[in-house]
Amino acid sequence: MESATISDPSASPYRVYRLEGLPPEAIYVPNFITEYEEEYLLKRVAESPQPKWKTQNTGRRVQYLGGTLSKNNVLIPESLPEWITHFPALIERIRSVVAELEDRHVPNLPEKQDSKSREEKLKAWTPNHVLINEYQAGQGIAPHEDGPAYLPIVATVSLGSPQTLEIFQYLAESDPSPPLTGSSRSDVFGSGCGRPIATTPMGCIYLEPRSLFISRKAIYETFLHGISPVEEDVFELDGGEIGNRDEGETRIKVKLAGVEVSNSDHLNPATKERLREAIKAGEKEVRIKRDKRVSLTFRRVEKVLQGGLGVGVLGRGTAGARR
Ligand SMILES: O=C(O)CCC(=O)C(=O)O
Repeated sequence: MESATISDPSASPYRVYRLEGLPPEAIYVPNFITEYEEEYLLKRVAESPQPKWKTQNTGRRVQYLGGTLSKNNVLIPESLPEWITHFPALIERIRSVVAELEDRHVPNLPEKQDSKSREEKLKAWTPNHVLINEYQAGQGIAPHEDGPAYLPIVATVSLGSPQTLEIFQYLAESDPSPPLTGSSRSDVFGSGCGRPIATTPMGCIYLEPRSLFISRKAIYETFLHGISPVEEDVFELDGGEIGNRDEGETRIKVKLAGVEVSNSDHLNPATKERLREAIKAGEKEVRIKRDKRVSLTFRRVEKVLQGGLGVGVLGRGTAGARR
């Protein structure tokens, strides 16, 4: 599929793009927030009280805003902090991008809401839960699905260092055995746990700081996503192309770990320039070291606990720390 601009610059301050080689439900918005906002958000995350963080066994730290999930996927709600709801107005901005996708008939809001007006649908999707992931260089997250607790639309704002998100496919029972297509990975979790997945991602997105990545329906339900725990991203320039100018931007095609970068045309100008210069100089690769990255993942938990704690509803213990 063509990587295409789907935003109308006169209607929206953002450039909203579909991603090359991925289903249309994968959307990338570079520079969704400003550098000032990024710095502010990183500061607010860094100031969070220590007990709020949970450390996963890979060392990655996570924090849940908006409440924790019970074992039965019911949200025990807490209010979201004002730096999520008010400044920058992240939720409102994400809703405006989602509304724009809806206007442009990009498969988007949950289907079961289809009989309602756009405003009602948007309201029904308004995020009520934010997951903060903090990755040090060399940390990642194994391929997974996000699970049944959430409506199938997810919006992630990236802060700090870039990282590559990889999209994986499950293998069908009838697929040929490895090495033709792949083998099961022992580090897969989520609802498809135990099903074999392809070892080579079907696509990858170089998530740059200040970007927004939206995944919906097919991307969310049929595929898995993960981040390799590596210290650097190695852009492979062999066969890399610098194409024609497209809407004033230089088109560029490069690979990461053998996989076409789905958002290579929409990288930040400095990254594109670095790649372009390296291609022009006949270099084979460009290595970009990773540093600390913080991601804010906005989702909507469908079932929210109203009123007092009901043991029958919640089951025993909270399952907020799913991964
Ligand atoms: O950090 C990211 O961009 C992805 C996070 C993620 O996949 C998750 O927490 O489920």
